[in-house]
Amino acid sequence: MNATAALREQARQILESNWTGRFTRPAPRLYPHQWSWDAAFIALGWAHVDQKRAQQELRHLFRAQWRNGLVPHIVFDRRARGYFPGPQVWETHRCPHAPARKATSGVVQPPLHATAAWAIYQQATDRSAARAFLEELFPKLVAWHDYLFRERDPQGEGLVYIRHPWESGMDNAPLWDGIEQRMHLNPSDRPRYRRVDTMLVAEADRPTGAEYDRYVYLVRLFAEAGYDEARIREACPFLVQDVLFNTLLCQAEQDLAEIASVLGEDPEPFRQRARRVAEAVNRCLWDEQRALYFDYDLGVSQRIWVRMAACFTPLFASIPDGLQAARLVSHLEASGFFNWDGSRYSVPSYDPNGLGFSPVQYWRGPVWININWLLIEGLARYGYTEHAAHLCRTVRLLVERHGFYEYYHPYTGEGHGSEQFSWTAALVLDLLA
Ligand code: 9YW
Repeated sequence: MNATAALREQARQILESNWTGRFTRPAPRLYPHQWSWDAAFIALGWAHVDQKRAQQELRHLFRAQWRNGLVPHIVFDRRARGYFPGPQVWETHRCPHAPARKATSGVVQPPLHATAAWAIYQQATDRSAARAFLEELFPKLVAWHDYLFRERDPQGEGLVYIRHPWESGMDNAPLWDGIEQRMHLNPSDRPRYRRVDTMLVAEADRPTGAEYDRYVYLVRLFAEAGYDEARIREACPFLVQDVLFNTLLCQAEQDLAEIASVLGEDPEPFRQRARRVAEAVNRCLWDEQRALYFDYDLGVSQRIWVRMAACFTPLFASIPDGLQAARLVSHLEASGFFNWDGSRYSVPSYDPNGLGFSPVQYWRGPVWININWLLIEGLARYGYTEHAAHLCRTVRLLVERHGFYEYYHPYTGEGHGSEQFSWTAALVLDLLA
């Protein structure tokens, strides 16, 4: 077996060991339930080695979809223990749209699912099974995107908002520091709870206690509002139009259009929506002077001037024009996010010169393979094949030298967070295919 085949086999075995029989855990102990965008990344990996599992991964997630179209960020496995916050904190039974027989969270994660479903179909060895799978999933994907536009874009701007740091997929990113500082919690607002994550991995690598207080406070606010979006919108201190989330929605609409075409449905409404999101991302989130996309804080009607690797991801959905893309790539190189000489592993999740950068603390600096994967795909789309190949080599070096971790120290390459991490394995399978 050559080195590439051996690495692929190792990646496949990680997915296999995290497979529960119904879905794939993101990580063996730290994340014992199903997570929404993890499921999409994981399905992209399974698609290369086991079409049935790839399909099952998304099926399992969408079986827990709410009646209003919301796809929850966690589908709890009732047999699993050891994760906080569990269903009793979310209290989703307070919402008439939540499924009665499934335990789920009440927030969402970035909508990569149509993209994953389309990739499964394209790689399928059993085409007729894949088509049947698309037929089954299509109305659910439509309902999911409809939910986002209906509930999360009340002004019809073409951008949807997120209302919790967990919805971004980047929990403790410095993006949220300003909002969290504005959220003064009185002692009576401060929720009481016991975390489990800090017992499983190094406490210094995880979000702080002050951040968790705010995460849990927001969850309780949603539960007490009965998950009524209009009420939440009125009261929620965290409302953000996020670059990464809207980018993935834009690509997902493009892929939904492809799925519609295969099924003999009209693709045009989805293409139109994709164009609308792309235009809005360029109009509202692009900064011409800094040559970068920035999040927008609806709470104070201001840009969030924080440079994350995620700010470059509109490349993934073909949102920038050629000139914008060239400026983004120059920015990526000049800023320390991307380096050719191997003195550092690219791309750190957060600006290495930014305030509060940490090489180990979760979304405040470490290299994450999913963000690299989005950038690799995006760079390749615009013809930056050398850049894409360089990032691919970096991902390979990281897993070869240090294992399949949740995230990596950008200077030493050391793995942090959970080992045997599913989306790292899944995306390596995709990159080495
Ligand atoms: C949490 C599962 C999830 C990911 C998120 C990541 C982290 C922690 O782990 O969230 O407790 O939800 O930030 O993107 O989906 O891998």
